[in-house]
Amino acid sequence: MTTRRNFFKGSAAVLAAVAATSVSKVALAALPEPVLQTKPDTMPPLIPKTGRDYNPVVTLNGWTLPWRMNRGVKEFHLVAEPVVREMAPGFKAHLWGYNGQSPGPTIEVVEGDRVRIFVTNKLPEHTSVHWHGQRLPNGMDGVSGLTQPSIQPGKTFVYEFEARRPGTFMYHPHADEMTQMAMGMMGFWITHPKEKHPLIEEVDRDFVFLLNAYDIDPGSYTPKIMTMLDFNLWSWNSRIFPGIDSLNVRLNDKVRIRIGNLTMTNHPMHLHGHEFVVTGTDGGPIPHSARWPEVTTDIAVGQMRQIEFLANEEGDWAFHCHKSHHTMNAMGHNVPTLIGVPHQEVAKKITQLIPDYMVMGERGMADMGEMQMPLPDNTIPMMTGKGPFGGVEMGGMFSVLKVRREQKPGDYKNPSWFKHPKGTVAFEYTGALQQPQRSSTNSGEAMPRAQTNTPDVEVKVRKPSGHSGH
Ligand SMILES: [Cu+2]
Repeated sequence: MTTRRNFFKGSAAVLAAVAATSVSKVALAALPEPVLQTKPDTMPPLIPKTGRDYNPVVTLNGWTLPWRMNRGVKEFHLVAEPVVREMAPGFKAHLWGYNGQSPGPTIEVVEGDRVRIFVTNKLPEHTSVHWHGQRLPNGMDGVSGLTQPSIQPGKTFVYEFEARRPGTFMYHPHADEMTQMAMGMMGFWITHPKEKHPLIEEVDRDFVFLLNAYDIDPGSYTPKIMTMLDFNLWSWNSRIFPGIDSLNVRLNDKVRIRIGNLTMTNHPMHLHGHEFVVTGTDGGPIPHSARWPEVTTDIAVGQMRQIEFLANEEGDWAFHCHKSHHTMNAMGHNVPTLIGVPHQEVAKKITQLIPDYMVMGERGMADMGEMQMPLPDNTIPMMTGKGPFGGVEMGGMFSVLKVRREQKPGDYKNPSWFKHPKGTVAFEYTGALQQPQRSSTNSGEAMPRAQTNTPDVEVKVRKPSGHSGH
């Protein structure tokens, strides 16, 4: 079992840093020391050693913030600060986050807990923290200007309230949020039920992650904050496939996944091989009578959803956003579709002028994964995920649910690729192919044609050019 102590020992990158020197000695004594995490790995669950017991969550490519009990109050220390986030191996982004990471650490508490959160601002501008979805005193809601003065750079504010209802929540700034959310300031908040709850099932695995998006030009490090729709990096917890960790579970585990959306568009989340039910929203657990089975659930902007299922099919199951652009990622969107357009001749002429010129997309976009084109420094290579059978051709909001018989309870290690039982993989047909039979009559048409001698018209559609929101 991972104890909290082992969790600290085992992770060398967890650094206990001393609070800002500008804070007075007296104030310092009252502040819990901030705990920082700079590794983008999925950290093991933080088993509670103080306070009420609960079944902890695992944050995909993230971690849970440790706390201090102070006379019955659970105290956390969030530090808003610039961070460097490795979004995928070889690609680093300069973001803003909390305690060394973007997204910030997950905060886990129990229903009825009194919670005190110290928020220190180390950003170059003022901030605030809004506790998205919580019932709390109005003055603790974190809307700068409306419910509190904003937290100026170098200052520390204290938020305190009771975690009144169990569920899945988020936190993010409510001060210059267009900039601060585009820069990656966000995190998860879980309030566990204090006792058995009729609508909250006990589960074996409980995963959380946020959907987020960035616009970072190839070769640069900092997101463009003015972008509203045309993001080029679609990520989970600021990670991009193949940099997103898989969700590793044991066969027949009851699994819960909590997903929050802090992008500016909706994401239809699709799981292969299993049906799930949506068991919770921002508003709390859903009554049993209102649940229905799904394989895709749409998560709108600013929403969170809890999905639950029995992982009773072994294998490596894709789990992804169903907007295909969001799983192919760093594409320019203003590229014309060239599928089926032969351009050998044009290419020949161009290569006389530009020897390295390469024609893209003639056979579809899968060519991109195989291209060995030199990329600018710090650019995410497109669609580089490799599977046991070749390129997965994905590169954004995509991961894999790995269901294994031999996975130990509580073990979140990646069990490598699935070994398919003999005869259970799609295979090539090598027999003779039949000639297709083409229909030559009008019979069987839903509506008889008024005139049968109308000449066939080939439809030529010119799509509007320029970018339209999607
Ligand atoms: Cu999406």
